[in-house]
Amino acid sequence: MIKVTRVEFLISCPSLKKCPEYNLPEIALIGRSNVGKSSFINTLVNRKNLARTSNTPGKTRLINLYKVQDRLIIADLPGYGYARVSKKEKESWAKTLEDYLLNRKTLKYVIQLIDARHEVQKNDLQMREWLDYYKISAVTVATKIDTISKNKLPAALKQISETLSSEVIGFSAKTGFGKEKILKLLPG
Ligand SMILES: Nc1nc2c(ncn2[C@@H]2O[C@H](COP(=O)(O)OP(=O)(O)O)[C@@H](O)[C@H]2O)c(=O)[nH]1
Ligand SMILES: [Mg+2]
Repeated sequence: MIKVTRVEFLISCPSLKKCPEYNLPEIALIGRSNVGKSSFINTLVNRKNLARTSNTPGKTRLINLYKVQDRLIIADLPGYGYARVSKKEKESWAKTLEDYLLNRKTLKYVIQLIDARHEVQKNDLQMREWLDYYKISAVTVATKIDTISKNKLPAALKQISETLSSEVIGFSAKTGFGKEKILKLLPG
């Protein structure tokens, strides 16, 4: 298991073309805007504000790359599912996302984050079907499980697992629950 003591922000790129190649294994985070991608990174690497978090959906419009221990790159991808942006903008983000996912040579797998407070959304499922179609492996992480009562959590996780036909790892950026399990899955 990777022991995280060194981590650095590398670059924000508007498209794959602008992403440097690092020759290191890379994993990518995808999920709806506000699902907790930036918080996930911060908790995983024990840093409070390495990745910028916010209450305003739609802020992460770039591919943000982080390096862990000179062994692994984590890519924070633009979130999908914004309500308040134009169709044209949505299409342009979708293209950026697809281009990265299909053509990033060092990409090992994707971690799809799902908000445990809600049922799996249509665009979450569409994204998963798209990944499956292109044979891009994906791990499912249910975020914000600290907000769900203990007796309701199993059903919430089961719903996510069944809808996406995938195992689910419960995670909380607030308590750190699930962190060890995810660190064990990281390549490098
Ligand atoms: N209670 C709780 N809130 C969280 C958790 N993860 C993220 N949040 C909150 O959800 C909001 C969006 O998080 P952020 O990491 O910026 O999401 P992103 O848009 O996917 O990068 C912020 O207000 C976070 O504080 C979590 O595990 N538990
Ligand atoms: Mg973010």
